[in-house]
Amino acid sequence: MTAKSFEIDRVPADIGFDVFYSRYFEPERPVLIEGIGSAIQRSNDLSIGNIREKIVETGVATENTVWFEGPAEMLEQLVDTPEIVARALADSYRRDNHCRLWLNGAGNLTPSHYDGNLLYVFNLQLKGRKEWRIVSPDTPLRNYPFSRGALFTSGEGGKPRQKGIDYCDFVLEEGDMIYLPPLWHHAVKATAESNINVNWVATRKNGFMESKTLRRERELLKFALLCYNFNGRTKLLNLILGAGIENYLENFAGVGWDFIREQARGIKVRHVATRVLKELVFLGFALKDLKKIKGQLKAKPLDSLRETTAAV
Ligand SMILES: O=C(O)CCC(=O)C(=O)O
Ligand SMILES: [Fe+2]
Repeated sequence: MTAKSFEIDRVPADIGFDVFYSRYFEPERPVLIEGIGSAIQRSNDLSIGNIREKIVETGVATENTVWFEGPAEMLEQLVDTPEIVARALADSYRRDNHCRLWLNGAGNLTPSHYDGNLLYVFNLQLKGRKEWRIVSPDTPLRNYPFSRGALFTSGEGGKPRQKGIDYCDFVLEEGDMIYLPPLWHHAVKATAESNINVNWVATRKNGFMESKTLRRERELLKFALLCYNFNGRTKLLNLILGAGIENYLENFAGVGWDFIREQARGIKVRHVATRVLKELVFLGFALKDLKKIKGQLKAKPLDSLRETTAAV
């Protein structure tokens, strides 16, 4: 079984919420919404330098590892929230900082990962251009132990090294927005000189589509719950399962342990034991890839921007 690539659906910006909801949101199918940016863009002066001055340096945005995040107000100077986004968010669990801002120079690569907190993602390309590659949670990549990351190719931009995966390559042009359902792997490369993206992210309250990756997440959440019930400590768990994010589990999906309990329902201790063993087997892949991962992570997008802000 070789890897299979598929085409993503493209829909116009005036797709109504009901059609979006029944065709894409509810069944968790990714979709590219073309040209929605021009109708909602508020500022004509979109430069990374300008945004840094108005949003980052005023303290509205908080720096995360490779992006900025903040509450809805963070994006208000830049864009109106599209109606389909606002209506999806209204019915979902949101964390306080559920908006993100990506400011990237040419060539920036975000290595393949899926987002934590079972988040779905709306990503609008406000300026620039990015190449995306996404992988279905039904045919997941082999993640590194307990993590949400895995390399897609064995070399630079090559073919998938794993057999039997369903993946899709597409380009997000300026003004386009992608709806990415929960647990889809994505690797993203910036190809324009100056790239500005905004995200709205949230977690649906229920009705997740069954997939191999959902099963893995639920087993890992049960693992967290068992460890937590056993000794009440979360520091190490947040380090392992939340990539070191403080209070990752306590604030999971903006709800915390109640949500985790709900997701872990039906998962037995023996499933957790098998899961932990499987994760440890993947340690071999992680060690083999260590050099490549280091190479990908070496690029520090925010640092390089600090030096080039004036130009972009
Ligand atoms: O724009 C990027 O480089 C990464 C975007 C991403 O990971 C996301 O929107 O979740
Ligand atoms: Fe992401």
